[in-house]
Amino acid sequence: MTSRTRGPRFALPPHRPPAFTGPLHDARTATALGRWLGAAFAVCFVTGLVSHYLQHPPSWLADDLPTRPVWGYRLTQGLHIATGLAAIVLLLAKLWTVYPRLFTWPPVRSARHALERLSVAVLVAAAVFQVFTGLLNIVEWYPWAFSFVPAHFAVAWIAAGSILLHVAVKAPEIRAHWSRDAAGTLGAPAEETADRRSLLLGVGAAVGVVTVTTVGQALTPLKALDLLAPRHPDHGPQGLPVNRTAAAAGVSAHGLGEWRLEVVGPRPYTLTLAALRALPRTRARLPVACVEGWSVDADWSGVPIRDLVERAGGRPGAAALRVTSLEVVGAYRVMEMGAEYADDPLTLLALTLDGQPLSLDHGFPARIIAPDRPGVLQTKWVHRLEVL
Ligand SMILES: Nc1nc2c(c(=O)[nH]1)N[C@H]1C(S)=C(S)[C@@H](COP(=O)(O)O)O[C@H]1N2
Ligand SMILES: [Mo]
Repeated sequence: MTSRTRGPRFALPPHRPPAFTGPLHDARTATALGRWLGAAFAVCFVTGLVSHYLQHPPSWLADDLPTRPVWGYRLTQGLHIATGLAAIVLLLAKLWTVYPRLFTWPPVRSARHALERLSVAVLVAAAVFQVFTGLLNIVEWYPWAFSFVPAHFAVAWIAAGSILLHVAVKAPEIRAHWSRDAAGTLGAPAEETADRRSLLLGVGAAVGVVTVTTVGQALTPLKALDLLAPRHPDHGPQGLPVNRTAAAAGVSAHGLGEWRLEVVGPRPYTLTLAALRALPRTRARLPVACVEGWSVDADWSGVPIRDLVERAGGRPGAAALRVTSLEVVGAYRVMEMGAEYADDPLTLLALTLDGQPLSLDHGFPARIIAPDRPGVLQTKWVHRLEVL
């Protein structure tokens, strides 16, 4: 392993690299952890793409996003956050296993070796960046100058590309150490195998603890165990969490007496709150599924958006909608929804939550609630709809 065994003393390089003798810094351990880490990153990548394209669909897709199942986004985003949190533990374990290679001597043996090391450096940087920014995002702490969403999205591609490259370069080693009795692993001393099993069990237990203490933020049957997630599904006004409060959005009860719903289209009109309340309503049980991982089902009632659109002269099934909030400034003040959402009978301008009028923090007087949509697009404090 070390250069000590390779020839006379005077031939040693001037900076002797540290020697690592622990048997768990080996290819079998790296492969066993790498498989789980790769699986976690794959789920994160795919669910992240789902989240991105639901929020920023390319124009050819904008009117054909799926509105069913109603809990689709709840599931994909719950998985995104759960696998992302698990990946933190797996990444730390994997980095510990391979870190002796950082001290490889000589640092560069050939052009190929240099490229391989460079690709690993990119991979590690991208992976650490993704889990770190993702974690800070779920606690809503942004100690950096860039914008989280575009950065997290761009680096996801770098991470995915460098993982694919890494798997391709390491394919022979991965194959040789894939299973406990694969060629490269057979014949290892029994105590080494036992040590490895303990390490893998420990990592598995840590992943289990992290998952069980956070997943209840979305998987509500486990909410009693949700000790570490930043949001608890029951904590908030009307028993539902709030990401952006009315105060933070600059909306106050003051002045809402003058509130009117303004609907712009071929036949524009305005409605007072009393007039809006008098329209036929629909009830729907739909989740708020926050991109930050928490989600809760609730009973909503309100006026179907498609009724409001039709009344403004919008063509049923063909009209997209722009929704504007009373919010003063904020990234989610204006939201657009494609025709498939605008036309869905479950997409509501909601007036009540669990049978009570919306509280100010949940979007009083009226908010959007639509099936299979990211929470950021469930616009609160709506005052204007434009048929597009
Ligand atoms: N106008 C406006 N609506 C908004 C937001 C916002 O910042 N501004 N935040 C959204 C986010 S991130 C989520 S998760 C949901 C949460 O809804 P709730 O606060 O009623 O639980 O509201 C959405 N509606
Ligand atoms: Mo959210």
